[in-house]
Amino acid sequence: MNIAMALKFIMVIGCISILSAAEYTSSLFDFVGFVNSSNSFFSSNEARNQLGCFSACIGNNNCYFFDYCGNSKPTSCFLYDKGIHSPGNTVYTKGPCQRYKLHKLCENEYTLPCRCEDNHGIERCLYKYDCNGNLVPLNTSSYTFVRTFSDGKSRKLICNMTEDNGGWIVFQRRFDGSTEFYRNWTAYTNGFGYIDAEFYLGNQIIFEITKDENVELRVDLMDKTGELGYAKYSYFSINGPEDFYRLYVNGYSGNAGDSLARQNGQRFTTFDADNDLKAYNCAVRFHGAWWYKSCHHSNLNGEYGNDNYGSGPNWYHWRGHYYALNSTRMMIRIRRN
Ligand SMILES: [Ca+2]
Repeated sequence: MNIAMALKFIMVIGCISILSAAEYTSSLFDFVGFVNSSNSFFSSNEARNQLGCFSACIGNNNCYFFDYCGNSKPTSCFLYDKGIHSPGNTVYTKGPCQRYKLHKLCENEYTLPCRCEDNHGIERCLYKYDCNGNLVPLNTSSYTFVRTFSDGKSRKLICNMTEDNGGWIVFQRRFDGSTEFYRNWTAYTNGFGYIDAEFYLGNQIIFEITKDENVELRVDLMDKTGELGYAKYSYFSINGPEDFYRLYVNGYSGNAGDSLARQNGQRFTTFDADNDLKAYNCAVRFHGAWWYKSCHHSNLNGEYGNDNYGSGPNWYHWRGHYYALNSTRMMIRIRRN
C-alpha cells in the first residue's frame, strides 16, 4: 500500500466511523428494492454484512449502486457504476439481493449528505453550504452575520444551519407576541423587530437577497400544543417595490398543506397600502400584512393569539382560519447547484 492509498484508506475509515450502519442506509444510500443481481457489475466482493458492502461502495470512487446478497454463500456484494455497468431496473418485492443507490455527489448538489470524495488529497465529505455559499462541516451551528443593503444600512441576519441541511436566511419569526406586527408599508419594506426576538426582515431586503438567485422557501409552524408543521417551496421570488413585492411560489412539499397557493402572484398589502383584490383592505380586515388576494389561506403576520376568523397567524390547510399559531418562521435558501 503506497502513501496515497493509505491516506485514502484512513479518510474512508474516518468517514465511516462517524455513522452507524443503520444511519448509513438512511443518510448515504437509498434502498431501491429487492433484485436478482445482474451480471453487469464492475466489481464483486465477499461481504460479511451490509456494512461491508456500504464500505466497499463508499471506498470505490466509481460505485453508485450496490447489491448486497445476504442469502448467497458466501454473502456477496456487487458494485455498479453509472455507465455501462449500471444495474437493470427490475425490482421485486422479494429477491435474493438488496439494491442500494448512493446519494448525489456533494460537489454537485447542495443537498447533503453526500459521498466521500478524495479531491486532490483533500477530503470533501460531509460538508454543507452556509448562507454565504461556503462549504462548511455538517456540524456547523446556526449563526448571525451582517450584510449591507442598498439603503446603506447594515443588518444582522440569521443563518439557520440546523433545519433541513441548513443555509437558510430567516426573514420572519414569531413565537411570543412581544413584537407588534400590525405595521405600515414602510415598516414592512424596511423591516422591524429584533433578530434575537420576533422580527420581519423587510420586503426590500428579501428582494435584494433573492433577486438574482434561485431560491427556495421554508415555512415552519408550531401549533398551541407544540406540534410542528412545515411547508417548503422549491421556487420563491418576490418582485421589486414597483410591483409591490408581488409573490411567486411553486413546488410545494411538506406536511402543513399549501396555504400559499392562493397568495401566489399577489402583491403585498398593509393597512395603509391596499394592493389586494377585495373591495375592502384585507390587511385591515384581518389585522395583518400579507400577499392578500381576496383575502387569504395564510396570514402569518396576523395578530398574535387572535383566534377570530382569519385574524391570527393562520395557516388554513393545517389548523384552519380560527386558529392562531403559536410560532411561525419563514426562511429562504439560495440554491447552490
Ligand atoms: Ca382591497
